[in-house]
Amino acid sequence: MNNLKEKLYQKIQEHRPRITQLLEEHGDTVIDNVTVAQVIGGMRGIKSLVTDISYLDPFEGIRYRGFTLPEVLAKLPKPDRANMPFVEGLYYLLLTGEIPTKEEVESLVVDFKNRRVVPRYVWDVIDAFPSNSHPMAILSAAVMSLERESHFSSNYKNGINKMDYWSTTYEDATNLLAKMPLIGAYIYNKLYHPEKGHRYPDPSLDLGGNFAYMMGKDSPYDDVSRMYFIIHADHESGNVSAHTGHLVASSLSDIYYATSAMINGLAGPLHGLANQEVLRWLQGLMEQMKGEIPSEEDLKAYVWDTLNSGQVIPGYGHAVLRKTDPRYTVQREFCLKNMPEDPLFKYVDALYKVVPDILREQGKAKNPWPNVDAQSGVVQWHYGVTQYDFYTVLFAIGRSFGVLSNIIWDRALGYPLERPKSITTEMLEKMVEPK
Ligand code: NMX
Ligand code: MLT
Repeated sequence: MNNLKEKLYQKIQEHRPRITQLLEEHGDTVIDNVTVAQVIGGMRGIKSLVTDISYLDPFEGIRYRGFTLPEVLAKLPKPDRANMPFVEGLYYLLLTGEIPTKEEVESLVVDFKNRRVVPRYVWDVIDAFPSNSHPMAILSAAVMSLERESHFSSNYKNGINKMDYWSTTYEDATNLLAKMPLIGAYIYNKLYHPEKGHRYPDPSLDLGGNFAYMMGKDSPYDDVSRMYFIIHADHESGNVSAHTGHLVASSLSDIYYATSAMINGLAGPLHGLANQEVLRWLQGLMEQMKGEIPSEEDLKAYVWDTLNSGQVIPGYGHAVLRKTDPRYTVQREFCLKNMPEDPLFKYVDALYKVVPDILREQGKAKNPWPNVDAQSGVVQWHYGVTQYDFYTVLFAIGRSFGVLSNIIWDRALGYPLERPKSITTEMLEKMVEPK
């Protein structure tokens, strides 16, 4: 076993008795009530999932294993001359709850490099897609094509002890995570730069650095990639992508099925696809302005036009958060430091000053503040990734770290098949009838 797997095993052994004790001694304790509005309204707020990988406080935002994002970015070891940490170190943190030493991360970086070879048939699957296919559809299919590599599934067929499910799941998850950035870069080059062809990985580079290299981007795009993958990694377990991954894996489908499914959930405009929608919406505004700098009145009119035509303002609102998303703030600070004069960034910043008040005035959205997606496309655009259909692929690569860490722990703790109960509308009506 490598360092991380050994440490993880030790953590699993320590954690298992806590679940056994909770179930044996407090299995019948009521921790929440469920209202009709919650059942009809997408189960908002019902406490019905457990995860220790991250927790989302509505007013503070996300913490990974107890650490805020600024703490994660400050504490995790960084490659030499980089300003953002190793993504591999984030995986260590998510799985074990501990900040790794630089030596521990460097050994994991080597392990990731050894796992990143992508079989030829995956490139063939990607190449078979028409060039006007959405990159998320291609990514989902590419991940799915790797299913034949699953150690979990082949061992399951041979009869494997339930207590050991986590071990082959760890192998599958780490193999896939190491390959995902290569698959993402291949899709990017195939769709948008076919003339340049495929770049082979640089054996001297970590995951974030190699991704930038394979995308054909110079520094600081390596740091941009590290920042992106880290801040998008997890958002507790109830969001569509994380929940989908957990649900699919709960039937003991292997992580290739679960990751492909989570990618499909992330591809919706109310979830991860909102980052491309923000860019599309901003382009609409710029076109309308015909190169003029919009006044505050112009911005307000554009926002109201969007709302009055029955559309949402992409990049604003959230199902749980009730303040500005700290992932927005991390990226805003990056922009202020590295690209303060970028015209699109100026638009985004100007919108931050008007959108929350308008959403409050409209009175529908429970959270008028920006989420992660309001800022993320602008950074990509600045560094030349202007093909905004691609942005959710970056989100998906980052999100895989959280989803897969969760699935490894699901297997370690023996969480069962997920199967909530549904009822009919008539039953609901009977339940609320006056007695
Ligand atoms: N613009 C306009 N209306 C909104 C917005 C918004 N940004 N956010 C919420 N509302 C509306 C929402 O459509 C709903 O309207 P109706 O009653 O007519 O159905 C009403 O306000 C109440 O919704 P909430 O309870 O505040 O939000 P909910 O939890 O249902 O949905 C989102 C959360 C994120 C889906 C919603 O805020 C939204 O559609 N935002 C825009 C899309 C977006 O940025 N998504 C990315 C989320 C983060 N991510 O990366 O996944
Ligand atoms: C996420 O990162 O998953 C989104 O902010 C959506 C959510 O948390 O519901």
